[in-house]
Amino acid sequence: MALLIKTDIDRGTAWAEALAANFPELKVYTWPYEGDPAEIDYALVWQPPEGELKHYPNLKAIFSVGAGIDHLASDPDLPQGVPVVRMVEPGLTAGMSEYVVWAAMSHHRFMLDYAAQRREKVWEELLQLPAEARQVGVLGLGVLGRDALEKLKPFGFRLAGWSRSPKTISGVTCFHGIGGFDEFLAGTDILVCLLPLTPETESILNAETFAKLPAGAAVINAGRGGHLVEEDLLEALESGQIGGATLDVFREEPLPEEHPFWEHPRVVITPHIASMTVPESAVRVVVANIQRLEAGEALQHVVDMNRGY
Ligand code: NDP
Ligand code: OXD
Repeated sequence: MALLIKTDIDRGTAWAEALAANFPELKVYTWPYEGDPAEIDYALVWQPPEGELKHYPNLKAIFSVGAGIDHLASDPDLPQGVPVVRMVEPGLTAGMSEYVVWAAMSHHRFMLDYAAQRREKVWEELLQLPAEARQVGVLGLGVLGRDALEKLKPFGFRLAGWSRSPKTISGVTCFHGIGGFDEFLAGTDILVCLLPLTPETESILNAETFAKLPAGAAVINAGRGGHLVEEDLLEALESGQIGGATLDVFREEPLPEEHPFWEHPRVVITPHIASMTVPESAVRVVVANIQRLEAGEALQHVVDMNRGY
């Protein structure tokens, strides 16, 4: 049984070592692979070149190194009929929740304003609202959205979430579908995007959406760059409709040097690091899934490619 890994070089080595430690019977090759393509049973990949995966005729499953599978869905030559498995692993989930708590808290505690005051050497107290005066609203109530909301609970924020299908989550006001979108937005002071990028969610963070939030709301985008209409955010920041943004993902990554976000005093930028899959914990999940398939059981976390997530 053989698995081909394509991540970046450093992390590829970490993955190969973790796989060897957890599944010695599995032959592990790192990309680029020069051997017989027919030997490869499994691919564990992040952003493979378009058309690459069609060269392996015996693939039983394609594992995404990340939670998002848009890097695979965009390949017009992705082999049909081979299950695509998204990454669900505790390290990735925990990292995202840390990011969301940090970013929500920094908007709640006026960190952009204090950063501006610091640049001007201004010592001025701003009237702090209690957490229960603000609603944090999370777009996407999947693995990451739900965990982030759970981790926000102890702080006392009002919590809301929005998903495609109805949900019941204790302590979270849940909205769903187009019908629930406006009401969800109307109460949300800190908007967090943890959606997958699909044709339905593309550009969801746009002028119309921003206009439905309370004036001065904050936006945190840790989903995908394609969720955000960047010009609309710049205009909403200019008008004050949006008070600040924390952005981890961008239409073009790395963010081009000339991009106005770099210099914007109301925008915090991180380089797509909101969370990262942790090879040591992720390998256990991948190995368990391969063993399940080899034992004739169903794979877990298979993506519905028609739905796009
Ligand atoms: P899941 O598949 O577990 O959850 C997706 C959620 O989005 C579900 O609640 C789903 O609704 C909801 N959703 C999807 N489409 C729609 C729609 N059209 N309208 C309303 N809700 C919708 O994904 P994860 O939580 O694991 O990951 C989410 C995304 O986070 C990834 O796809 C990736 O893009 C991003 N990510 C970013 C990282 C970073 O470092 N910046 C790291 C990891 C992930 P329902 O529950 O009804 O199906
Ligand atoms: C992911 C990511 O999807 O890191 O896991 O963006």
